[in-house]
Amino acid sequence: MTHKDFGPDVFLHAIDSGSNSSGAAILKVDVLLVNPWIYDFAAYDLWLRPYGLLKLGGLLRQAGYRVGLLDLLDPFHPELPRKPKRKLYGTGHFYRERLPKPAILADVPRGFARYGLPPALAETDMRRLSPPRLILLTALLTYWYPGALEAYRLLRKLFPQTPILLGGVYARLCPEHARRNFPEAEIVTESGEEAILARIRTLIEPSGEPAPFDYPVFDLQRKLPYVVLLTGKGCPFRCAYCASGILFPGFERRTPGEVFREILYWHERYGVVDFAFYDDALLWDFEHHLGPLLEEVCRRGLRIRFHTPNALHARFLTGEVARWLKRAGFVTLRLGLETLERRYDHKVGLEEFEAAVRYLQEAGYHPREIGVYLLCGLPGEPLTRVRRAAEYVARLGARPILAEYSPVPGTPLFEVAREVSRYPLTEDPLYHNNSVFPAFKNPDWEAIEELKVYVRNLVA
Ligand code: B12
Ligand code: SF4
Repeated sequence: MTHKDFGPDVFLHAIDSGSNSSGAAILKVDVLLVNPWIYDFAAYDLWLRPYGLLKLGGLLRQAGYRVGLLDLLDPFHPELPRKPKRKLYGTGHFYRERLPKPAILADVPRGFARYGLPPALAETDMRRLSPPRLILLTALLTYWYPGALEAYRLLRKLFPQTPILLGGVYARLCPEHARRNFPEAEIVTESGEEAILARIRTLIEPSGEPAPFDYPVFDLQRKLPYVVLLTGKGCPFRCAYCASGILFPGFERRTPGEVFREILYWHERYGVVDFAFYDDALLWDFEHHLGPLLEEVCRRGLRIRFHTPNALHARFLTGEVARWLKRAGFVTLRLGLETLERRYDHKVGLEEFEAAVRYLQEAGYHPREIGVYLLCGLPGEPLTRVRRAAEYVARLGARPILAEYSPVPGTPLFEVAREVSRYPLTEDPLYHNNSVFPAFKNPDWEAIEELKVYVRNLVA
């Protein structure tokens, strides 16, 4: 695995630095991007990056803004009390400290933690910065707002004059909650990058030189173990449990050539070999989209690996597609089956699904490499049904992976979950946490644990 180590000051890239009285660097930026802590029962770096925030950073840099990144999740910070274990293909653990559970989730028999830098270390890092002119803070999931809130309080204390914009999935799906809890921040619910940039331009003018590329600012990270790619936004399907259509109502795609040039940029300049796609509909129109991209990757003989942590549509997985995936270096594959009875979506039929698994096997994939997401914890869905679905997947020669259901505001299934939940789901986004099985009235925690172990061991 190639890891590019940029040394300790990488996040100061493209920023002027001077010296303060203690000799530490003073960093001057127009815009400081902040990736906040995560407070949760579990969090793992499964190619988990704040893509939207980093992409805005790239666009701002191209417009001449001087951009800095404060990554409070940084697993490579040299002053962490313990080094988090890193795993294959750039994935791995974050540093974490155990914390008491939020009182409203006291019934959940699982440990709770803050993931990311110890607060004192974060504060020391922030004190090394000279006040930025603007702060962009993100919150990736609705129930991750507490990490953003802690970051916001610290930023407010240290940089009381700097305007803060808050964006991301939480701000977009729970704007009223965000306005109440981040009273001095501007809550950005926009998904269009042009509109966001236009708003920023009304706040501050750029003070640097335009950068030649608009790629997400992964190069501001301390290390670059992988890069995330987004070849298009939106999804042509509308599944009842998913917010994709609310977040990005249209379906826009970049050209294969553009995406290829970005891959080449990261690979040649920074030695990146692992690339994870965040697309909701990567295989849609394979012939004109992913196909030409993979053809070019193979023609140029790039020795890189691809991962699809966000599921692929099995419906579009033909024999030819499977062979291209194998040839081009896809090593982590996830398909979305969700439920065996398929009551909540129409994105794949069972025959199509079975054919997809067969094509992948014929292309040379081992059952362990063909991960299949099954939703667990859906309203009214007994665990026995999930167990049967997992057995079905394993029998076909693929690996079932349980994805715990998170009710997402604005989706049709959220309303169903509200009816049956033991929690008042609309009162606090903390209740959307998938680990708490929010759509179960009386979760049988022992049965849930037993099912998880059973499913994990189904495929050797
Ligand atoms: C890729 C992805 C993942 C990846 C990585 C996670 C990540 N980095 O977010 C993986 C596969 C690991 C993942 C996992 C999960 N995910 Co997910 N994921 C996504 C997905 C498909 C894309 C996110 C993304 O990067 N979008 C692209 C960027 C460009 O969008 P963006 O971040 O929103 O940024 C835009 C704006 O918000 C804005 N913006 C962002 N930050 C800021 C900041 C400022 C200041 C401003 C001004 C603007 C701004 O800029 C961008 C402009 O376009 C979304 C669905 C979707 N289509 O968005 C679901 C989604 C976020 N995930 C979801 C869920 C449910 C999950 C899981 C719980 C699934 C499961 N059951 O296991 C897990 C939980 C993760 C965990 N505990 O670790 C839900 C949200 C749930 C919630 N309650 O919030 C979503 C919405 C999908 C759905 N089901 O509806 N996920
Ligand atoms: S196919 Fe996937 S991304 Fe598209 S709406 Fe359904 S769950 Fe969401």
